[in-house]
Amino acid sequence: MEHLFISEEVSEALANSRGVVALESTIISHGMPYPQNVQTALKVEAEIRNCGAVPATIAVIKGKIKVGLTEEEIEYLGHEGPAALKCSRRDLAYAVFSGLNGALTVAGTMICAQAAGIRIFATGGIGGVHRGGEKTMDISADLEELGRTQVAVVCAGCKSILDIGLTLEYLETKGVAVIGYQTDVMPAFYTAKSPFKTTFTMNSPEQLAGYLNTKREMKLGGGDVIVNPVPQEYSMEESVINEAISAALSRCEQRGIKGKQITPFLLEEIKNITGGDSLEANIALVLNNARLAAQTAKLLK
Ligand code: PSU
Ligand code: MN
Repeated sequence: MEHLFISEEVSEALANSRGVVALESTIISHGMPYPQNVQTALKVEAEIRNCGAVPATIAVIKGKIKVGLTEEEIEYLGHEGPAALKCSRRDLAYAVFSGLNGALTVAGTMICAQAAGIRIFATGGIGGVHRGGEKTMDISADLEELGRTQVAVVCAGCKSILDIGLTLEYLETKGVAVIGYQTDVMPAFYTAKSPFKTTFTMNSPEQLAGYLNTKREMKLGGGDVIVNPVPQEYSMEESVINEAISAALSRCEQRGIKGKQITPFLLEEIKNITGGDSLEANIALVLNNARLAAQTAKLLK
């Protein structure tokens, strides 16, 4: 892909088949407040290095798609916050053409990771079908991307701001497996459980990597979602989080928030309503996902 700039560390790691883990940047600019966003992004990178793999945070910096941001670039993007353009597939070419700073969603990151030759990606939560999506058609472009781009996304499920059942139906239609890591229950981001089942269960990085290698050999294309439940000690009280989500959803409707602003608005509201607890859980689960992605990345052929 033109306009793609891969850091020396990442291209060396790719050339020597050392594990590389892609990381998104919307979670930095739109998902967490400054300075926790920058601190978390750097901690996640350190965690991946500790596991013996190489992190590749991806963003558009002044029109260049950078794979493997420097510490300065992460600080810069974190400071920009929502001033950076949130880039899904739709927005990517415009950000490059206009020389903008762009933060990549799960979909945007998958596109650039695949172009760079990176096969696995760690984040907090994926987008999905919003509640009422059968009417509003508000379905995250993340789901389409999972259907077409062969990158495995390690996450803690999706927040119940979304309709988790419809999200799973949509993924099934698109041919995307949802693999529970040491669980057969779909986690709901802040909580380890939801009423829904995953497609498959796998219990070790070896099993995950073996599966991903087989799928690649078969040239099936398309992505996978690997769901890794939030660690027990950080799991939130279900009633607390459900109340916060209901309040956030009604405020979103009252204010008439639309389109790509909806997800960042809901995330911000939930963070404000629950205070520090949700942010702490968010940071813990991202680190947990980074670890699993790094262990798996090292075993990919
Ligand atoms: N869900 C989270 N945290 C996030 C996001 C989703 O719990 O930061 C971000 C991700 O970048 C995801 C995007 O790809 O929001 C989905 O946005 P939308 O619903 O507009 O597609
Ligand atoms: Mn949307």
